[in-house]
Amino acid sequence: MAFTVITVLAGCGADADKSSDSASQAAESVSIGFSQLGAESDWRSSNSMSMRSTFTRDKGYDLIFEDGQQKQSNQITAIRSFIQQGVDYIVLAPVTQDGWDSVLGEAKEAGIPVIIVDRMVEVSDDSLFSCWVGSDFHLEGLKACEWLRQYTTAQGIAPSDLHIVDIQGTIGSSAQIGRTAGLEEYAARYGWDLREETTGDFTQAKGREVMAQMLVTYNNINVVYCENDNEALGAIEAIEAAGKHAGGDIRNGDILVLSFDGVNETALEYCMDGTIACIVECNPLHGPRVENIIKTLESGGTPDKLEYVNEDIFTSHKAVRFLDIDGESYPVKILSNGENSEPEVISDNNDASVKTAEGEGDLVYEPDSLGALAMEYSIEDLLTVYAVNMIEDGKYSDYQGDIGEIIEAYKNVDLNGDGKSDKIYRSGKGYEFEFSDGTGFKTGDYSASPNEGEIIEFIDMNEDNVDEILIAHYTFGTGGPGIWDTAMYSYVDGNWKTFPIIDRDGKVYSFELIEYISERTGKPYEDGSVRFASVSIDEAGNGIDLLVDFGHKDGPSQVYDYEDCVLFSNYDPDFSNYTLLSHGTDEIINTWPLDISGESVSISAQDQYAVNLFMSNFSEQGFGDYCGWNADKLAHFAMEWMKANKLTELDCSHGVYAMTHSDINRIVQKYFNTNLEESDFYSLGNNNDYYGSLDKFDGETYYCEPVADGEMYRNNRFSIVSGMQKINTDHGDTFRLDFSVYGLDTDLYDEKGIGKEQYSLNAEMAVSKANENILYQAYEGMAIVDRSPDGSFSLRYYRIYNE
Ligand code: GYE
Repeated sequence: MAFTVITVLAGCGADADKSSDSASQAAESVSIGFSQLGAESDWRSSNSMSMRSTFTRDKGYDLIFEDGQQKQSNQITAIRSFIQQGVDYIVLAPVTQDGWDSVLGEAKEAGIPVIIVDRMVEVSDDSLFSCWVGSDFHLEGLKACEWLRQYTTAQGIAPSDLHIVDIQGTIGSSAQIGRTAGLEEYAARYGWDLREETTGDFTQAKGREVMAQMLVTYNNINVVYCENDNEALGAIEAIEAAGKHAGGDIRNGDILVLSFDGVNETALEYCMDGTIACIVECNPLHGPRVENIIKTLESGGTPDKLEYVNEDIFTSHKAVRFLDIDGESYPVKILSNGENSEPEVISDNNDASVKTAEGEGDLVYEPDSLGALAMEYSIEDLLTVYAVNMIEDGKYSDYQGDIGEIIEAYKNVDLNGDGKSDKIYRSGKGYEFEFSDGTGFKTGDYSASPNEGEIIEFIDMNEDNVDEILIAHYTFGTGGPGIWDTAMYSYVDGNWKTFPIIDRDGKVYSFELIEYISERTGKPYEDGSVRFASVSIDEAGNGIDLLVDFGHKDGPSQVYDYEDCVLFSNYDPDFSNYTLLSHGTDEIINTWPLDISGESVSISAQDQYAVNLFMSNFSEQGFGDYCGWNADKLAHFAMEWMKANKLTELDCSHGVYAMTHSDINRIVQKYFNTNLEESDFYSLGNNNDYYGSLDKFDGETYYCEPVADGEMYRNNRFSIVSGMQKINTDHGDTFRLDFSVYGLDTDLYDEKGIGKEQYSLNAEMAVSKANENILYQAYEGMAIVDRSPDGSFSLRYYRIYNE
């Protein structure tokens, strides 16, 4: 009732000018009646928080928030009171699907648009509501079940051996209907033993209660399908109270827990350590989405009738990487807390220090940073650093012996997962792998291939604790380095088996890839007709990333046209051919940013100013590299940006610099085309690298940083873009920018600082000013940016050379 009270207060006798203020404010403000269905779960609290933090008074909204306490009758009453109050918009999160026709009819009668959020309503005439935004609950159910199917198949568990109970959500709610339907479909299709479906009302207490009951009733439950995090937490309590173990090892008696939401922190931790096997995300942050709808309606526009939110799948298990559902492929996000046996996913640090576990001999180098290194090195540099036997008179051209002795990355490798180090020998023109358990294998010999150079990568892709080993064979040809004679080696049924990817004649072992290449080139595939510029095991071990260059090569005219093609196999015995999982250009920015190039475009004076200014936002703050930052860094960037550009608007009324979640997201969205999720924002207070903390003022949570006394974060640095290339990507305008970072002569800087004059310079002008010692070049770099239709830029990748 909080909001209602405030409104009333304004009504009864505040002093004259204050009332005239609030009256004019009320006149201007947009009044919204929000009927929230209850407060049953963490998801719901986040959803309410998102609505409250979006529709604030200072943004011109008057939000009337009514909690329906899980009762439809309460929500109907609330809607009727909104109609009486003559609100501008009604937002409804319906507890269940049916029974809304008459009250929505009344709202329509009153001419008040109704926006449905989260769960869906089932009405006879859908003009009774303007539009809906929320999740595809049926798809969520299918995702959880497809994950279960693939995971248990990889574990060799027969479908009929899955004994499943379903702790359903609020019966009749579209979230429950969709998720339950997904399970029932899979159980029917694959013959799973669905023992019981019973509601837990989306609460922890009820989840615990019904799980405890079912553990008594059934003695062979090995999967529990919880329709939200809170039920899962309750179910896990009951499982542990019954002396059982929640986990992924069904064959050894675990009860596998599936869940939905991915909002509750404990549930996410359980997902990281494997107690919850998989969580299908259900995103609660509908505030900004509803605001966009209202803005569209306010401006006379028509929002989409249905707006579905894209959502992720979280797990710590690596066996399942993609879910193919109805022709769509959904990548699975692998979480790790560094404790579970699988290697941690390394994002932008490539610290390769050896990890040692007491008394178990050398635990070793985690391989996947090799993949991440492509973020740091161009392919050519990578070859220089990591390739054995490079070019005829290359560093190691005739090296024989343990390659760990010459290249650190191959030292003390543990390929068979026993914590002991294994050896990779260069012997003759091939390799010999010698494992600590006395087993081993020899590769073919590479002598047939000219100019050889190999890079070896290893990662456990099919989760049997023995690494898959990729040996990529590089050579130099038209257009640059290229791979062939490349294969994956996997330990299958007690033997090391070779899975060729590309043979020495350029033959590709993937019909689907061949098909795609001929479709893309418009002619039948011929070995060697396209350049495979590089290959790597993608960071999360999802598949094999091939960088394919479809560009036309004719003597001097070298056109580059890159695509990232992901091949997938789970290396089971009867594997014959790689599936083409995805192809596209988006990923190349994340895998080989330094190698991709495109068609040069001329830079107009207007564009020159725009790109210089945009890039200077990063050089100004002394940016090093950016390839996917954590929440702390993004929030700190936003804070520094405000300090440098809008200090007067930065709240420091509580003795600290304070920004709300949405303030931060506005800047992060603008410069990085991403945003801080709820869980990111609320993690900002945990050992923040920038002394950042979270504080609550007037019921609102703020991210705060100490007020640095008088120090303004503005560096004598600005960027001049010297080259711009258009990169073909799937989603519109992406550019590679090569730039130099300059500093102004200090006296000049102190006198007038950096401004339009500097940001309007082109590369030529900058060089001549540097020759006159007006400027000095600090360093060079490259970046990949997207340009949106409104002309604004956002950063995808940023790299400084020789800082
Ligand atoms: O999954 C659950 C909440 O309607 C999507 O309701 C929402 C569901 C969510 O209680 O946690």
